[in-house]
Amino acid sequence: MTAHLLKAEIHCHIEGATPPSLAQAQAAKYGLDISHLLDADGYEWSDFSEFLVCYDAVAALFRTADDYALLTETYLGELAGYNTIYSEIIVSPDHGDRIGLGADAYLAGICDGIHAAREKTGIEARIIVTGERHFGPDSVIAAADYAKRAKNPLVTGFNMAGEERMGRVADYARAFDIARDAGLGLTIHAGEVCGAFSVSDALDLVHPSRIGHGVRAIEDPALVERLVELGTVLEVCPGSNIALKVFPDFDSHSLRALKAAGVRVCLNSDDPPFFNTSLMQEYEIASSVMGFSDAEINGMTRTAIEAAFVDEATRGALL
Ligand code: ES4
Ligand code: ZN
Repeated sequence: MTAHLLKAEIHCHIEGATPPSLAQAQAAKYGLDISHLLDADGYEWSDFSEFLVCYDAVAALFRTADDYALLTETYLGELAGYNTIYSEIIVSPDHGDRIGLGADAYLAGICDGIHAAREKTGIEARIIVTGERHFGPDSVIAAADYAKRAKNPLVTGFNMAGEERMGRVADYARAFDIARDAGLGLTIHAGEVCGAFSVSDALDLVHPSRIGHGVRAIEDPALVERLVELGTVLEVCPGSNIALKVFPDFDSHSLRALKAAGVRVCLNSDDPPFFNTSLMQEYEIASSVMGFSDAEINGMTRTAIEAAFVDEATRGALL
């Protein structure tokens, strides 16, 4: 039972946190039919590429700042309901632009949701602006420029998500240079769909303090050792990895071996309803399926907070 444990996550995509019931309500609000996106079990997709298309279609159901405030408050309210004290939300200004809302209103809505949730529940949250790799290097650079320009106190990090098989990390390194110069924390999706080389490239070219997923680093023992030496934190999302068939089942997932090797790891939900999971379920699976003790699970929560992109006063209050 992990319901009573304090929890934290540092890797959840805001549109990916849309409960199917909210997607349906949004579709009704805008007179849209989304039956092709949903079946009785939830969102319908069959591989990573289809997942990304489904994700973009769900994102297009949020069209105003208030829509994004509602989504953010819904997500954080659920987390707070099972003792989550901190979340880092991955947001993509491109999705705001694509629906005609614009990045400023997109970000303002998400900030409103964070403030409302904090007032009601006390949960602390920060925002990681992300570029989407499959939208191309120029759009990822534009996202970094936006994160820098926004000068929003809740925006504390920069990420790159999306199609990992598109281009090489070198094509996107400039975006991370911009974000680093702006003082933002850096993390990057790597070693999820692609193998260990993708994580090595990220370490060489981006120098991030954290990696999104990184679980396929296990394929290269020298790389695992490098992660240990650097103290890089892996934002591990086990349910996402199983849903996307990165590993066939939880028994073969690399989390146990990575942690045993001394890699710093934490638990995250990624796009919870898309992967039929929740942060609560990730903690439960770590406990009852993967066999981690409560002390080990508390250690992973602590790692998330240690790696969080927050000021030291906030980190101290959370630890
Ligand atoms: C994502 Cl699971 C995953 N991987 C890469 N990019 C993403 N965007 C949203 N979910
Ligand atoms: Zn992700």
